[in-house]
Amino acid sequence: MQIRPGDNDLLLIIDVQNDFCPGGALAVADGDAVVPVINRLAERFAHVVLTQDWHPQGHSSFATSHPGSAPFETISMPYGRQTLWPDHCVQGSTGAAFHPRLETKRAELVIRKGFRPEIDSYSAFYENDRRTPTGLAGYLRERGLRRVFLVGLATDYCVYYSAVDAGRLGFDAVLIEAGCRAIDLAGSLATAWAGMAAEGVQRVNDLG
Ligand code: VGL
Ligand code: ZN
Repeated sequence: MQIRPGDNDLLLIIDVQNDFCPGGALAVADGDAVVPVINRLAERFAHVVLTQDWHPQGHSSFATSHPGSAPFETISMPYGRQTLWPDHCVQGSTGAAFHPRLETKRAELVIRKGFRPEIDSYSAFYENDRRTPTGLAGYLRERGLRRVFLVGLATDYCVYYSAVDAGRLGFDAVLIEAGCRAIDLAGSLATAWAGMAAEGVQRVNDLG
């Protein structure tokens, strides 16, 4: 199947940052392999938006902020269950920077998320309370952008939550698998695929 992105379509590039690539603090296996794929895809879109995971030091999603806890454990937060992560994507750090070969010049907007100390944000649209908006939905609506193609890191966290929220907010959501890689923690990737299918997120391998 060949998909031709049009004027109402957007490529949403999730968290292609050094800390999610090999050598980074929360490295996704083969994470940097998405960079040339995404650069190629982005040329076909009139509209490109980036997200950037952007935590203050001591963020509440960091295991180091919870004495006695270890990375990848799950704890209870006021807004629900939260996985604890190694310190990553600290504001202004090299780890928080976009991968040096990611082509960012054509991006219209960079949405930073996870900057509130007390709450994590996987989705490009809402914080993890699923209520506090980032403003992206309003931006897309005002711009008349209706179909969101998603790529980036990681398939089973930030890409997954963003895709589901895009669908719930009334956008058409299409995940492009060739441009994604997963963390796959305790079945999280299977959960993500099932969750996206249930919410009507389309899944394509590439644009063809
Ligand atoms: C992400 C865990 C923590 C992601 C961000 O971008 O998928 N995952 N922060
Ligand atoms: Zn994060």
